[in-house]
Amino acid sequence: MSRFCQIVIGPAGSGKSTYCSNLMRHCEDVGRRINIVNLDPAAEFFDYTPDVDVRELISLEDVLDDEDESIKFGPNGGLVFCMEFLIENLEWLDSQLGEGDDDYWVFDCPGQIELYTHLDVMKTLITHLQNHHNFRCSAVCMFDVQCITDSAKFIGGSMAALSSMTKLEVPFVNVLSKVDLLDVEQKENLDGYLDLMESHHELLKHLNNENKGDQFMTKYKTLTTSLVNLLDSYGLVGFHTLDMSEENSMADLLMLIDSQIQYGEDLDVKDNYPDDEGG
Ligand SMILES: Nc1nc2c(ncn2[C@@H]2O[C@H](COP(=O)(O)OP(=O)(O)OP(=O)(O)O)[C@@H](O)[C@H]2O)c(=O)[nH]1
Ligand SMILES: [Mg+2]
Repeated sequence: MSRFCQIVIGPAGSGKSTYCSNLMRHCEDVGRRINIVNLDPAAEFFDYTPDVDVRELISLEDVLDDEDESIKFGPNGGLVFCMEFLIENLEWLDSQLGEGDDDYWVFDCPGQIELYTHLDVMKTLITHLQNHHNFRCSAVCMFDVQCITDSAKFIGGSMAALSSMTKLEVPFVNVLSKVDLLDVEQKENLDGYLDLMESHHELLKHLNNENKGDQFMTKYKTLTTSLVNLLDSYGLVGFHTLDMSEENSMADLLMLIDSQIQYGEDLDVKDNYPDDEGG
């Protein structure tokens, strides 16, 4: 039997912790049990009660206040230190997660993008969850929609997403958060970008039109074209929107993630064939 989890990642302030608390509320409303892990040693506030909290093992504050000269860090180095400390003490996490079956966990991760794009910490953690606990993991990568509403930013965000996807090698959903903050026109523009994203070459055409005469864009046209070709050749990056002002938005996203990790499939079989039992 399996266990299931979402690893909620993404840049600082992109809405990871808010997503986790909204997901928790949504699940309570529909009568579904999920467990939340705060995996951010620097967290000061979040609006849910975690079942497991990494700060009980180590917090950023502990590291910054430590008088030992050999571990003098600023906040960013300190956070990486905390995450590496967690990896060296995975038996702590093991004891917190216990030996569940068919249970569903959500990991609220720190906002340092390098943890996902090139450091080994998160990859090591995910591999441990898969191999040691039999977790089926999906990475849910949040991006603030405001960072992605013009073509150049869209390419930048897509590159960050691609980098995390190839590094972590798990089922992946890129989520554009805070869509409720966009006005009607911006929402229409976003739909346009998401359509363009289906074909990166259309996106490139759009980018060139958008920036006609711009010296920077002219100078770096070959580079931009190469990036767009790279995204195209992988064909991996897509985005799903999350609009907390829309009633079904969270349910749609959850259904997508569940299907990736095949959560509830056994349940479906039982529901579809209730009379088959014993027979
Ligand atoms: N309107 C709106 N605001 C949001 C949404 N998601 C997050 N926010 C706001 O964005 C800010 C950052 O949200 P967090 O959930 O703390 O972001 P985070 O990714 O956990 O941040 P770090 O843990 O610091 O990396 C907060 O002020 C949230 O209230 C959303 O869907 N809609
Ligand atoms: Mg957070």
